[in-house]
Amino acid sequence: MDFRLDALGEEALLDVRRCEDEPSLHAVRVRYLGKKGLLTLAIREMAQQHPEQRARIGKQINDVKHALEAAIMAKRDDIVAQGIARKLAEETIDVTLPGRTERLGAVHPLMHVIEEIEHIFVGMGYTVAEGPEVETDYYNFEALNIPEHHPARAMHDSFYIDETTLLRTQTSPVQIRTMQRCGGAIPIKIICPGKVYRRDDDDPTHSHQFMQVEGLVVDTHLSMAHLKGTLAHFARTMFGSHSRVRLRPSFFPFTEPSVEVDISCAVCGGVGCRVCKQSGWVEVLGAGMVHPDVLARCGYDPTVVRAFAFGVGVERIAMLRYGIEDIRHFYTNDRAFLQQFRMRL
Ligand code: 2NL
Repeated sequence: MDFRLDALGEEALLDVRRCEDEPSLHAVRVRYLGKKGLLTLAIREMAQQHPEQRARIGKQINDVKHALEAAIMAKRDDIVAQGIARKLAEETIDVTLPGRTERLGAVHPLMHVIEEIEHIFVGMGYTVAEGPEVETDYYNFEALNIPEHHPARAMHDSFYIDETTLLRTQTSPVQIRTMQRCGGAIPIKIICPGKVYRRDDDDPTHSHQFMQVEGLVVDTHLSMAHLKGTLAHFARTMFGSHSRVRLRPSFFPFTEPSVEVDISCAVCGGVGCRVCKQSGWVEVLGAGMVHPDVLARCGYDPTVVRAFAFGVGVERIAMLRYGIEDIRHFYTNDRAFLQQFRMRL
C-alpha cells in the first residue's frame, strides 16, 4: 500500500506538471480527487487495512492529497499568470505612437474673402442681405432696366428654368427686393454676397457659377465722390494702405453714370506683372449711380433720393489677395490647394 501510494502521488504530480490549461488541470483533479478518483479509491481501500496501520496510511494519504491539491492550486496560478502574460504581450499598446487626429476642414478661400468683404462694409455701417438664387426675370432683368430683347437676356447668357424663372445672374435682385420692402424709407446700406450663374460654354477658364458681392447705398445727397471714397476704403482695407482705385467710364443699364473700377495691382504693387498684364491695374468692380428709372420702380423718388451701387467679383479679389493664377482652382476641390488656406481664419 505504502509503495502504491508513493507511486500514485508521483504520477499525479507528474500529470499536474504536464498540464498546460485549466481544462486539463480539471481533468487531473477529477482523475485523482474526484468521486471515483484514484486517491479516493485508495482512501476507501484504507478502511480494509489493519486498524494499527490505518493511522499511518491515513496520514500518508492525506499528505499525498494535500501535496496534490497544493500542486494543482500552484499550477492553476501558473496557468492564469501565463494567460495574462500572453494577453499582455499580444495586446501591447504603444503609448508613444502619435494619436489619430481628426482631419480638420478649412474655410473655403472664397468664403473667407466674402467674410472679409462683409467685415469691411459692416465696419462702414452696412448690413448683409441675402435672397433667392432662383429668380424671376422681373427681379433679375426688368427691374434693372434690362428689357426683353437686351443682349444680356439672351438664352445663352443665363440658365432658364422656365419662360420667366432663371438662376440669378447677379445679386442685384436682392437689392431690388430690399428697396421695395423698405417702401421709400432711407437710408439703405446693404451688401449682398452670394452665388450667381452665367452660361459660358465656350470658355473653359470661366465657371458657370461664381461669387459676387453687390453693394447698395440709398440716401439723399449721395454722389460719385461717396462711391469712390467707399471703394478706396475697401481697397485699402483689403489690399493694404498703398492700394489705389481708378474709375473708368463705362455702361450698365442700371446705373448712370457707370464706371469700371480698377485697383492697383496687389501682386506687383503697380509696377506691372503677369496678373495685371503689365498695366499695374486690375479690374475688379463695376459701379455707378443707380439709374433714376430703377429707383422709381422700387418706390423711391429719383428727384429727392440718390443711390450708388457696385458689384465685386469675389474670385478676382481672392486671386489678387492670395496670388492665385487660375480661377478653376476654386472649384476643383483639390485638397492640396484648399489645405493651404487652413490657417487663415
Ligand atoms: C460688375 C458690375 C454692378 C451694380 C452692379 C446695381 C444694383 C442695383 C441697382 C444698380 Cl439694385 N446697380 N448693381 C451696379 C453696377 C455694377 O456690377 O461688374 N460686377 C462684377
